[in-house]
Amino acid sequence: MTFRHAIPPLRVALCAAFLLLAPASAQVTTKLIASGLSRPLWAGAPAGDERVFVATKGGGIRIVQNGQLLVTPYLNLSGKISLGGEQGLLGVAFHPNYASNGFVFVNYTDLAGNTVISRFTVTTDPNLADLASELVVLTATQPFANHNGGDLHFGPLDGYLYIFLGDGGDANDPACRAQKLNSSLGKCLRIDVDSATPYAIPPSNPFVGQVGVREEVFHYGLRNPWRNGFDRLTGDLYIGDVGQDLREEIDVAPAGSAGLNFGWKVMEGTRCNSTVSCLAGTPPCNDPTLVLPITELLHSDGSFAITGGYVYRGCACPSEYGKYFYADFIDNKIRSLQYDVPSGTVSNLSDRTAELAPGGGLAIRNIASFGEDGFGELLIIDESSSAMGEVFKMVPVGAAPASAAVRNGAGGNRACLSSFSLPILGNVWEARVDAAGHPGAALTMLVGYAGPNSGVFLGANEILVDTSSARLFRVLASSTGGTDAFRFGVPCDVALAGLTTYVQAVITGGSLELCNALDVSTGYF
Ligand SMILES: [Ca+2]
Ligand SMILES: [Ca+2]
Ligand SMILES: [Ca+2]
Repeated sequence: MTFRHAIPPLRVALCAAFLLLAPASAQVTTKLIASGLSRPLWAGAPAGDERVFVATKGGGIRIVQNGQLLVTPYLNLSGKISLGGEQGLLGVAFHPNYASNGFVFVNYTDLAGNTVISRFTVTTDPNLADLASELVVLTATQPFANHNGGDLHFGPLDGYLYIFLGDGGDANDPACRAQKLNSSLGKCLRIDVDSATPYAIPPSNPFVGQVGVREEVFHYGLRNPWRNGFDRLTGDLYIGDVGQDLREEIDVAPAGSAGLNFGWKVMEGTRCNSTVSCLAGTPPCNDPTLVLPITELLHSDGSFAITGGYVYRGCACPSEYGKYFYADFIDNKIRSLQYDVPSGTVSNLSDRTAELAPGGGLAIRNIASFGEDGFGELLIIDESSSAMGEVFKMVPVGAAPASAAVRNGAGGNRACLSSFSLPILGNVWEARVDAAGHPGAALTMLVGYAGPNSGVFLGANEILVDTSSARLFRVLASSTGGTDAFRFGVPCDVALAGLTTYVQAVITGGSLELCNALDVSTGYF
Protein backbone atom coordinates (compact mmCIF):
# COMPACT_ATOMS: atom_id res chain seq x y z
CA MET A 1 0.00 0.00 0.00
CA THR A 2 2.98 2.26 -0.30
CA PHE A 3 1.51 3.77 -3.46
CA ARG A 4 -0.70 5.94 -1.30
CA HIS A 5 2.32 7.87 -0.22
CA ALA A 6 3.08 9.12 -3.70
CA ILE A 7 2.76 12.86 -3.31
CA PRO A 8 1.71 14.91 -6.31
CA PRO A 9 3.67 18.07 -7.09
CA LEU A 10 1.03 20.44 -5.80
CA ARG A 11 1.01 18.74 -2.41
CA VAL A 12 4.77 18.99 -2.23
CA ALA A 13 4.53 22.70 -2.91
CA LEU A 14 1.84 23.21 -0.31
CA CYS A 15 3.71 21.23 2.30
CA ALA A 16 6.94 23.08 1.58
CA ALA A 17 5.18 26.40 2.09
CA PHE A 18 3.73 25.16 5.33
CA LEU A 19 7.15 24.28 6.74
CA LEU A 20 7.53 27.93 7.63
CA LEU A 21 4.53 27.74 9.95
CA ALA A 22 4.43 24.34 11.57
CA PRO A 23 6.45 21.21 12.21
CA ALA A 24 7.18 19.16 9.14
CA SER A 25 5.10 16.32 10.57
CA ALA A 26 1.86 18.29 10.49
CA GLN A 27 0.24 17.13 7.28
CA VAL A 28 -3.33 17.04 8.54
CA THR A 29 -5.62 19.05 10.77
CA THR A 30 -9.37 19.18 11.38
CA LYS A 31 -12.19 21.46 10.40
CA LEU A 32 -15.57 21.89 12.05
CA ILE A 33 -18.48 20.59 9.98
CA ALA A 34 -21.35 20.75 12.51
CA SER A 35 -21.91 22.38 15.90
CA GLY A 36 -24.67 23.14 18.37
CA LEU A 37 -25.53 19.46 18.65
CA SER A 38 -26.98 17.95 21.80
CA ARG A 39 -24.60 15.16 22.81
CA PRO A 40 -23.74 13.61 19.43
CA LEU A 41 -22.56 9.99 19.73
CA TRP A 42 -22.28 8.86 16.11
CA ALA A 43 -21.69 10.27 12.64
CA GLY A 44 -21.54 8.64 9.22
CA ALA A 45 -23.22 8.35 5.86
CA PRO A 46 -24.37 5.84 3.28
CA ALA A 47 -21.64 4.89 0.83
CA GLY A 48 -21.07 7.58 -1.78
CA ASP A 49 -23.52 9.99 -0.11
CA GLU A 50 -22.23 13.51 0.35
CA ARG A 51 -24.45 14.21 3.35
CA VAL A 52 -23.21 13.52 6.90
CA PHE A 53 -25.71 12.01 9.35
CA VAL A 54 -25.20 12.70 13.06
CA ALA A 55 -26.97 10.74 15.80
CA THR A 56 -27.51 12.26 19.21
CA LYS A 57 -27.89 10.44 22.51
CA GLY A 58 -31.43 11.81 22.88
CA GLY A 59 -32.64 9.96 19.79
CA GLY A 60 -32.27 12.39 16.92
CA ILE A 61 -30.50 11.76 13.64
CA ARG A 62 -29.61 15.06 12.00
CA ILE A 63 -28.28 15.74 8.52
CA VAL A 64 -25.44 18.02 7.50
CA GLN A 65 -25.96 18.94 3.87
CA ASN A 66 -24.15 21.55 1.82
CA GLY A 67 -22.34 22.64 4.97
CA GLN A 68 -25.58 23.26 6.88
CA LEU A 69 -27.05 21.34 9.81
CA LEU A 70 -30.66 20.80 8.74
CA VAL A 71 -33.24 21.76 11.34
CA THR A 72 -35.68 18.88 10.75
CA PRO A 73 -34.29 15.56 12.01
CA TYR A 74 -33.97 12.67 9.60
CA LEU A 75 -35.33 10.48 12.41
CA ASN A 76 -36.45 11.30 15.93
CA LEU A 77 -36.59 8.38 18.39
CA SER A 78 -36.90 10.55 21.48
CA GLY A 79 -40.25 8.99 22.45
CA LYS A 80 -38.84 5.47 22.42
CA ILE A 81 -35.62 5.61 24.38
CA SER A 82 -34.18 5.75 27.88
CA LEU A 83 -31.63 8.42 28.66
CA GLY A 84 -29.50 7.17 31.56
CA GLY A 85 -25.75 7.63 31.63
CA GLU A 86 -24.85 5.05 28.98
CA GLN A 87 -28.30 4.80 27.40
CA GLY A 88 -29.89 6.45 24.38
CA LEU A 89 -29.52 6.17 20.63
CA LEU A 90 -26.12 4.52 20.55
CA GLY A 91 -25.42 3.44 16.98
CA VAL A 92 -26.53 3.68 13.36
CA ALA A 93 -25.70 1.65 10.25
CA PHE A 94 -26.90 2.28 6.73
CA HIS A 95 -27.60 -0.82 4.67
CA PRO A 96 -24.93 -1.32 1.97
CA ASN A 97 -27.75 -0.96 -0.59
CA TYR A 98 -29.28 2.06 1.15
CA ALA A 99 -29.43 4.00 -2.11
CA SER A 100 -31.91 1.47 -3.47
CA ASN A 101 -33.70 0.05 -0.39
CA GLY A 102 -33.57 3.01 2.03
CA PHE A 103 -32.90 0.79 5.07
CA VAL A 104 -31.17 2.26 8.12
CA PHE A 105 -30.49 0.24 11.28
CA VAL A 106 -30.24 1.69 14.78
CA ASN A 107 -29.22 0.45 18.22
CA TYR A 108 -30.96 2.10 21.15
CA THR A 109 -32.04 1.42 24.73
CA ASP A 110 -35.83 1.41 25.00
CA LEU A 111 -37.96 2.96 27.74
CA ALA A 112 -37.30 -0.11 29.92
CA GLY A 113 -33.55 0.17 29.36
CA ASN A 114 -33.30 -2.88 27.12
CA THR A 115 -31.35 -2.96 23.88
CA VAL A 116 -33.31 -2.76 20.64
CA ILE A 117 -31.90 -3.18 17.14
CA SER A 118 -34.41 -1.83 14.64
CA ARG A 119 -34.68 -1.11 10.96
CA PHE A 120 -36.29 2.05 9.61
CA THR A 121 -36.98 3.03 6.00
CA VAL A 122 -36.51 6.38 4.32
CA THR A 123 -39.56 8.20 2.92
CA THR A 124 -39.84 9.71 -0.54
CA ASP A 125 -38.07 12.71 1.01
CA PRO A 126 -34.42 11.61 1.08
CA ASN A 127 -33.85 13.71 4.21
CA LEU A 128 -36.65 12.06 6.20
CA ALA A 129 -37.01 8.51 7.51
CA ASP A 130 -40.42 7.06 8.39
CA LEU A 131 -40.78 6.70 12.16
CA ALA A 132 -43.71 4.32 11.62
CA SER A 133 -41.61 1.98 9.49
CA GLU A 134 -39.83 0.47 12.49
CA LEU A 135 -39.08 -3.23 12.20
CA VAL A 136 -37.62 -4.58 15.43
CA VAL A 137 -34.79 -6.89 14.40
CA LEU A 138 -33.31 -8.07 17.70
CA THR A 139 -33.58 -7.23 21.37
CA ALA A 140 -31.44 -7.92 24.45
CA THR A 141 -32.60 -7.66 28.04
CA GLN A 142 -30.25 -5.45 30.02
CA PRO A 143 -29.63 -6.40 33.66
CA PHE A 144 -28.06 -3.00 34.46
CA ALA A 145 -28.20 0.47 32.93
CA ASN A 146 -24.54 0.64 31.90
CA HIS A 147 -22.34 -1.27 29.43
CA ASN A 148 -24.79 -1.43 26.54
CA GLY A 149 -22.17 -1.27 23.83
CA GLY A 150 -24.26 0.15 21.01
CA ASP A 151 -22.30 0.05 17.79
CA LEU A 152 -23.42 -1.74 14.66
CA HIS A 153 -21.74 -2.08 11.28
CA PHE A 154 -22.21 -3.92 8.04
CA GLY A 155 -19.19 -6.06 7.23
CA PRO A 156 -17.43 -4.58 4.18
CA LEU A 157 -16.66 -8.04 2.78
CA ASP A 158 -19.69 -10.18 3.74
CA GLY A 159 -22.55 -7.65 4.01
CA TYR A 160 -23.71 -9.11 7.33
CA LEU A 161 -24.76 -6.87 10.21
CA TYR A 162 -22.39 -6.88 13.19
CA ILE A 163 -23.86 -5.79 16.54
CA PHE A 164 -21.68 -4.92 19.52
CA LEU A 165 -23.13 -5.36 23.00
CA GLY A 166 -21.45 -4.74 26.34
CA ASP A 167 -21.46 -7.22 29.22
CA GLY A 168 -24.76 -5.87 30.55
CA GLY A 169 -23.31 -3.66 33.23
CA ASP A 170 -22.67 -3.14 36.91
CA ALA A 171 -18.94 -3.77 37.48
CA ASN A 172 -16.72 -6.77 36.81
CA ASP A 173 -19.46 -8.58 34.87
CA PRO A 174 -21.07 -10.16 37.97
CA ALA A 175 -22.64 -13.09 36.07
CA CYS A 176 -19.62 -13.58 33.76
CA ARG A 177 -21.97 -13.05 30.81
CA ALA A 178 -19.23 -12.04 28.38
CA GLN A 179 -17.76 -15.56 28.63
CA LYS A 180 -21.11 -17.39 28.31
CA LEU A 181 -22.20 -18.25 24.79
CA ASN A 182 -25.87 -18.48 25.77
CA SER A 183 -25.93 -14.71 26.41
CA SER A 184 -25.84 -12.03 23.74
CA LEU A 185 -24.13 -9.67 26.20
CA GLY A 186 -20.39 -9.00 26.03
CA LYS A 187 -20.45 -10.07 22.39
CA CYS A 188 -20.04 -9.13 18.79
CA LEU A 189 -23.10 -10.65 17.11
CA ARG A 190 -23.39 -11.28 13.37
CA ILE A 191 -26.71 -11.61 11.54
CA ASP A 192 -27.99 -11.68 7.97
CA VAL A 193 -30.74 -9.07 7.54
CA ASP A 194 -31.28 -9.80 3.83
CA SER A 195 -32.14 -13.52 3.68
CA ALA A 196 -35.01 -13.49 6.16
CA THR A 197 -37.21 -11.12 8.15
CA PRO A 198 -36.14 -9.93 10.60
CA TYR A 199 -32.91 -11.88 10.14
CA ALA A 200 -31.20 -15.20 9.51
CA ILE A 201 -28.16 -16.72 11.16
CA PRO A 202 -25.24 -16.81 8.69
CA PRO A 203 -24.42 -20.52 8.32
CA SER A 204 -20.73 -19.70 8.74
CA ASN A 205 -21.21 -18.22 12.21
CA PRO A 206 -18.77 -20.02 14.52
CA PHE A 207 -21.19 -21.56 17.02
CA VAL A 208 -23.97 -22.64 14.63
CA GLY A 209 -25.41 -26.02 15.58
CA GLN A 210 -23.94 -26.10 19.08
CA VAL A 211 -26.27 -26.73 21.99
CA GLY A 212 -26.96 -24.00 24.54
CA VAL A 213 -25.48 -21.12 22.58
CA ARG A 214 -26.77 -18.00 20.86
CA GLU A 215 -25.98 -18.73 17.24
CA GLU A 216 -25.74 -14.99 16.60
CA VAL A 217 -22.48 -14.87 18.59
CA PHE A 218 -19.50 -14.09 16.36
CA HIS A 219 -16.83 -12.92 18.87
CA TYR A 220 -17.04 -12.78 22.68
CA GLY A 221 -15.23 -11.84 25.88
CA LEU A 222 -15.93 -8.10 25.48
CA ARG A 223 -16.63 -5.71 28.35
CA ASN A 224 -18.09 -2.63 26.68
CA PRO A 225 -17.00 -2.36 23.05
CA TRP A 226 -17.49 1.36 22.57
CA ARG A 227 -16.83 2.17 18.98
CA ASN A 228 -15.56 -0.38 16.59
CA GLY A 229 -14.65 -0.15 12.97
CA PHE A 230 -13.90 -2.33 10.00
CA ASP A 231 -10.95 -1.56 7.81
CA ARG A 232 -13.05 -1.04 4.69
CA LEU A 233 -10.20 -2.24 2.48
CA THR A 234 -9.16 -5.43 4.27
CA GLY A 235 -12.19 -6.32 6.40
CA ASP A 236 -10.08 -6.44 9.59
CA LEU A 237 -12.18 -5.44 12.61
CA TYR A 238 -10.81 -3.03 15.24
CA ILE A 239 -12.59 -3.01 18.61
CA GLY A 240 -12.18 -0.38 21.34
CA ASP A 241 -13.04 -2.20 24.58
CA VAL A 242 -13.49 -0.01 27.65
CA GLY A 243 -11.68 -1.33 30.71
CA GLN A 244 -12.63 -1.79 34.35
CA ASP A 245 -10.11 -0.48 36.85
CA LEU A 246 -6.72 -0.25 35.18
CA ARG A 247 -6.62 -0.71 31.41
CA GLU A 248 -8.27 0.34 28.15
CA GLU A 249 -7.70 -1.76 25.06
CA ILE A 250 -7.82 -1.99 21.29
CA ASP A 251 -8.49 -5.46 19.89
CA VAL A 252 -8.26 -6.70 16.32
CA ALA A 253 -10.23 -9.51 14.70
CA PRO A 254 -8.49 -10.18 11.40
CA ALA A 255 -10.70 -10.63 8.33
CA GLY A 256 -11.79 -14.25 8.13
CA SER A 257 -11.50 -14.89 11.87
CA ALA A 258 -14.54 -16.01 13.87
CA GLY A 259 -15.31 -17.05 17.41
CA LEU A 260 -12.45 -15.09 18.99
CA ASN A 261 -12.48 -14.74 22.79
CA PHE A 262 -11.12 -11.31 23.76
CA GLY A 263 -10.74 -12.32 27.38
CA TRP A 264 -13.09 -10.26 29.55
CA LYS A 265 -13.59 -10.73 32.46
CA VAL A 266 -10.89 -13.31 32.94
CA MET A 267 -8.47 -10.65 31.79
CA GLU A 268 -8.58 -6.85 31.69
CA GLY A 269 -6.29 -6.11 28.79
CA THR A 270 -3.11 -8.09 29.45
CA ARG A 271 -3.64 -8.45 33.21
CA CYS A 272 -5.40 -11.19 35.10
CA ASN A 273 -8.73 -10.04 36.51
CA SER A 274 -11.42 -12.44 37.79
CA THR A 275 -13.27 -15.69 37.10
CA VAL A 276 -16.03 -15.21 39.69
CA SER A 277 -19.32 -16.73 38.44
CA CYS A 278 -17.68 -18.04 35.26
CA LEU A 279 -18.52 -21.58 34.13
CA ALA A 280 -16.17 -24.50 34.54
CA GLY A 281 -14.14 -24.73 31.38
CA THR A 282 -13.79 -20.96 30.99
CA PRO A 283 -10.22 -20.38 29.82
CA PRO A 284 -7.92 -19.25 32.65
CA CYS A 285 -5.87 -16.06 32.59
CA ASN A 286 -3.15 -16.09 29.93
CA ASP A 287 -4.67 -19.11 28.24
CA PRO A 288 -3.39 -19.11 24.67
CA THR A 289 -6.96 -19.14 23.32
CA LEU A 290 -7.57 -15.65 24.74
CA VAL A 291 -6.86 -12.90 22.21
CA LEU A 292 -4.83 -10.09 23.77
CA PRO A 293 -5.16 -6.43 22.76
CA ILE A 294 -2.85 -4.92 20.17
CA THR A 295 -2.38 -1.89 22.42
CA GLU A 296 -3.50 -0.65 25.82
CA LEU A 297 -4.02 2.69 27.53
CA LEU A 298 -3.34 2.80 31.27
CA HIS A 299 -5.51 4.50 33.86
CA SER A 300 -2.27 5.39 35.63
CA ASP A 301 -1.48 7.56 32.60
CA GLY A 302 -4.81 9.36 32.76
CA SER A 303 -6.75 7.33 30.18
CA PHE A 304 -10.07 6.02 31.48
CA ALA A 305 -12.51 5.38 28.63
CA ILE A 306 -11.23 4.35 25.22
CA THR A 307 -13.06 5.30 22.03
CA GLY A 308 -12.25 3.05 19.10
CA GLY A 309 -12.07 4.46 15.61
CA TYR A 310 -11.24 3.55 12.04
CA VAL A 311 -8.43 2.67 9.72
CA TYR A 312 -8.27 5.67 7.40
CA ARG A 313 -9.00 4.72 3.79
CA GLY A 314 -10.13 8.08 2.43
CA CYS A 315 -8.76 10.16 -0.42
CA ALA A 316 -8.12 13.58 1.06
CA CYS A 317 -5.27 12.77 3.46
CA PRO A 318 -2.81 10.41 1.73
CA SER A 319 -0.29 10.76 4.57
CA GLU A 320 -2.77 8.97 6.85
CA TYR A 321 -3.71 6.10 4.55
CA GLY A 322 -3.78 2.81 6.46
CA LYS A 323 -3.42 4.37 9.93
CA TYR A 324 -5.86 3.46 12.69
CA PHE A 325 -7.22 6.39 14.72
CA TYR A 326 -8.59 6.09 18.27
CA ALA A 327 -8.96 8.26 21.36
CA ASP A 328 -9.80 8.39 25.05
CA PHE A 329 -12.95 10.14 26.23
CA ILE A 330 -11.31 11.36 29.42
CA ASP A 331 -7.75 12.33 28.45
CA ASN A 332 -9.02 13.90 25.19
CA LYS A 333 -6.05 12.55 23.25
CA ILE A 334 -6.28 11.32 19.68
CA ARG A 335 -3.80 8.62 18.74
CA SER A 336 -2.94 6.71 15.61
CA LEU A 337 -1.06 3.51 14.95
CA GLN A 338 -0.43 1.08 12.15
CA TYR A 339 -1.12 -2.58 12.69
CA ASP A 340 0.30 -5.33 10.53
CA VAL A 341 -2.08 -8.28 10.78
CA PRO A 342 0.22 -11.04 9.46
CA SER A 343 3.02 -10.24 11.91
CA GLY A 344 0.80 -8.92 14.70
CA THR A 345 3.01 -5.87 15.13
CA VAL A 346 2.10 -2.27 15.95
CA SER A 347 4.16 0.56 14.52
CA ASN A 348 4.06 4.35 14.32
CA LEU A 349 2.08 4.71 17.54
CA SER A 350 1.66 8.48 17.84
CA ASP A 351 -0.17 11.11 19.86
CA ARG A 352 -1.93 13.16 17.15
CA THR A 353 -3.83 15.50 19.46
CA ALA A 354 -1.87 18.69 18.79
CA GLU A 355 -1.72 18.06 15.05
CA LEU A 356 -5.48 17.50 14.83
CA ALA A 357 -6.44 20.51 16.97
CA PRO A 358 -8.84 22.55 14.86
CA GLY A 359 -7.57 25.97 15.91
CA GLY A 360 -9.72 29.06 15.62
CA GLY A 361 -10.67 28.91 19.30
CA LEU A 362 -12.17 25.45 18.89
CA ALA A 363 -11.19 22.35 20.84
CA ILE A 364 -11.91 18.66 20.38
CA ARG A 365 -12.76 17.13 23.74
CA ASN A 366 -14.99 14.33 25.07
CA ILE A 367 -14.44 12.25 21.94
CA ALA A 368 -17.44 9.94 21.98
CA SER A 369 -16.90 8.48 18.56
CA PHE A 370 -15.17 8.57 15.24
CA GLY A 371 -17.03 8.24 11.97
CA GLU A 372 -16.49 7.76 8.27
CA ASP A 373 -18.31 9.91 5.75
CA GLY A 374 -19.67 8.50 2.53
CA PHE A 375 -16.22 8.49 0.97
CA GLY A 376 -14.22 7.16 3.89
CA GLU A 377 -13.05 10.50 5.22
CA LEU A 378 -12.52 10.53 9.00
CA LEU A 379 -15.00 12.28 11.30
CA ILE A 380 -14.38 13.02 14.98
CA ILE A 381 -17.31 13.55 17.35
CA ASP A 382 -17.00 15.87 20.37
CA GLU A 383 -19.95 14.89 22.57
CA SER A 384 -19.51 17.79 24.97
CA SER A 385 -22.54 18.57 27.11
CA SER A 386 -25.84 20.45 26.71
CA ALA A 387 -25.98 21.72 23.11
CA MET A 388 -22.26 22.17 22.55
CA GLY A 389 -21.56 18.97 20.64
CA GLU A 390 -19.48 19.18 17.48
CA VAL A 391 -18.41 17.08 14.51
CA PHE A 392 -14.99 17.61 12.98
CA LYS A 393 -13.41 16.20 9.86
CA MET A 394 -9.77 15.38 9.25
CA VAL A 395 -8.42 17.39 6.31
CA PRO A 396 -4.98 17.96 4.81
CA VAL A 397 -3.05 21.03 5.87
CA GLY A 398 -3.13 23.65 3.15
CA ALA A 399 -6.19 22.08 1.59
CA ALA A 400 -7.47 25.14 -0.13
CA PRO A 401 -9.37 24.35 -3.31
CA ALA A 402 -6.95 23.78 -6.14
CA SER A 403 -6.79 26.47 -8.76
CA ALA A 404 -8.86 26.17 -11.91
CA ALA A 405 -7.62 27.99 -15.01
CA VAL A 406 -9.75 28.73 -18.05
CA ARG A 407 -8.18 26.92 -20.93
CA ASN A 408 -10.03 27.99 -24.02
CA GLY A 409 -12.44 30.69 -23.00
CA ALA A 410 -11.37 32.95 -25.84
CA GLY A 411 -11.98 30.34 -28.50
CA GLY A 412 -15.57 31.22 -29.19
CA ASN A 413 -17.18 29.20 -26.40
CA ARG A 414 -19.48 30.76 -23.87
CA ALA A 415 -17.81 31.54 -20.57
CA CYS A 416 -20.49 29.57 -18.82
CA LEU A 417 -18.41 27.32 -16.57
CA SER A 418 -18.51 29.93 -13.90
CA SER A 419 -16.62 28.43 -11.01
CA PHE A 420 -15.21 25.21 -9.70
CA SER A 421 -14.29 23.92 -6.29
CA LEU A 422 -12.93 20.67 -4.95
CA PRO A 423 -13.61 18.80 -2.91
CA ILE A 424 -16.80 19.86 -1.20
CA LEU A 425 -16.96 16.79 0.99
CA GLY A 426 -14.71 13.80 0.69
CA ASN A 427 -13.91 13.62 -2.97
CA VAL A 428 -17.07 15.30 -4.20
CA TRP A 429 -16.28 18.09 -6.62
CA GLU A 430 -18.56 20.86 -7.70
CA ALA A 431 -18.73 22.91 -10.89
CA ARG A 432 -21.21 25.72 -11.50
CA VAL A 433 -22.57 26.41 -14.96
CA ASP A 434 -24.27 29.61 -16.05
CA ALA A 435 -27.00 28.35 -18.35
CA ALA A 436 -28.99 31.59 -18.52
CA GLY A 437 -31.50 31.49 -21.33
CA HIS A 438 -31.54 27.71 -21.51
CA PRO A 439 -34.26 26.53 -19.10
CA GLY A 440 -34.86 22.80 -19.40
CA ALA A 441 -31.81 22.27 -21.56
CA ALA A 442 -29.73 19.17 -20.99
CA LEU A 443 -26.39 19.87 -19.39
CA THR A 444 -23.58 17.41 -19.79
CA MET A 445 -20.50 17.68 -17.66
CA LEU A 446 -17.41 16.24 -19.27
CA VAL A 447 -14.46 15.38 -17.10
CA GLY A 448 -11.21 13.98 -18.39
CA TYR A 449 -7.75 13.38 -17.09
CA ALA A 450 -4.55 13.78 -19.01
CA GLY A 451 -2.40 10.75 -18.50
CA PRO A 452 -0.01 8.49 -20.29
CA ASN A 453 -2.69 6.04 -21.33
CA SER A 454 -5.81 8.10 -21.25
CA GLY A 455 -5.94 8.92 -24.95
CA VAL A 456 -7.75 12.07 -23.99
CA PHE A 457 -6.87 15.67 -24.56
CA LEU A 458 -8.40 18.96 -25.38
CA GLY A 459 -9.18 19.90 -28.90
CA ALA A 460 -9.32 23.53 -29.94
CA ASN A 461 -12.27 24.27 -27.73
CA GLU A 462 -13.44 21.08 -26.17
CA ILE A 463 -12.61 17.95 -24.32
CA LEU A 464 -12.45 14.91 -26.50
CA VAL A 465 -14.30 12.25 -24.59
CA ASP A 466 -13.15 8.69 -24.85
CA THR A 467 -16.13 6.86 -23.40
CA SER A 468 -14.16 3.64 -23.18
CA SER A 469 -11.89 5.17 -20.58
CA ALA A 470 -12.77 4.50 -16.97
CA ARG A 471 -11.30 7.85 -16.09
CA LEU A 472 -14.06 9.72 -17.86
CA PHE A 473 -17.58 10.30 -16.78
CA ARG A 474 -20.49 12.58 -17.46
CA VAL A 475 -23.19 14.05 -15.31
CA LEU A 476 -26.49 14.84 -16.94
CA ALA A 477 -29.01 17.31 -15.66
CA SER A 478 -31.88 19.47 -16.74
CA SER A 479 -30.99 23.13 -16.52
CA THR A 480 -32.88 25.59 -14.37
CA GLY A 481 -31.98 28.27 -16.85
CA GLY A 482 -29.91 29.96 -14.18
CA THR A 483 -26.72 28.81 -12.49
CA ASP A 484 -26.67 25.04 -12.10
CA ALA A 485 -24.32 23.27 -9.74
CA PHE A 486 -22.95 19.89 -10.71
CA ARG A 487 -21.57 17.59 -8.07
CA PHE A 488 -19.78 14.41 -8.81
CA GLY A 489 -17.63 11.95 -6.95
CA VAL A 490 -14.12 11.68 -8.29
CA PRO A 491 -12.67 8.17 -8.11
CA CYS A 492 -10.21 7.68 -5.30
CA ASP A 493 -7.62 6.39 -7.70
CA VAL A 494 -3.91 6.79 -7.14
CA ALA A 495 -3.44 6.77 -10.91
CA LEU A 496 -5.00 10.23 -10.91
CA ALA A 497 -2.44 11.69 -8.51
CA GLY A 498 -0.84 14.82 -9.90
CA LEU A 499 -2.76 14.75 -13.14
CA THR A 500 -4.51 17.76 -14.50
CA THR A 501 -8.25 17.36 -14.77
CA TYR A 502 -10.12 18.91 -17.67
CA VAL A 503 -13.70 19.96 -17.17
CA GLN A 504 -16.20 21.23 -19.67
CA ALA A 505 -19.95 21.67 -19.76
CA VAL A 506 -22.14 21.23 -22.81
CA ILE A 507 -25.61 22.77 -23.08
CA THR A 508 -27.92 20.86 -25.41
CA GLY A 509 -31.26 22.42 -26.21
CA GLY A 510 -32.09 22.83 -29.87
CA SER A 511 -28.49 23.77 -30.51
CA LEU A 512 -25.31 22.59 -28.89
CA GLU A 513 -23.23 25.05 -26.97
CA LEU A 514 -19.85 24.42 -25.42
CA CYS A 515 -18.76 26.14 -22.27
CA ASN A 516 -15.20 27.23 -21.73
CA ALA A 517 -13.06 24.40 -20.46
CA LEU A 518 -11.11 24.46 -17.21
CA ASP A 519 -7.83 22.93 -16.17
CA VAL A 520 -7.90 21.84 -12.56
CA SER A 521 -4.89 20.72 -10.58
CA THR A 522 -5.77 17.60 -8.63
CA GLY A 523 -4.04 18.62 -5.46
CA TYR A 524 -6.09 16.43 -3.21
CA PHE A 525 -4.94 13.05 -4.38
CA1 LIG B 1 -26.64 -2.59 30.43
CA1 LIG C 1 -9.73 -8.06 26.31
CA1 LIG D 1 -15.35 21.29 21.35
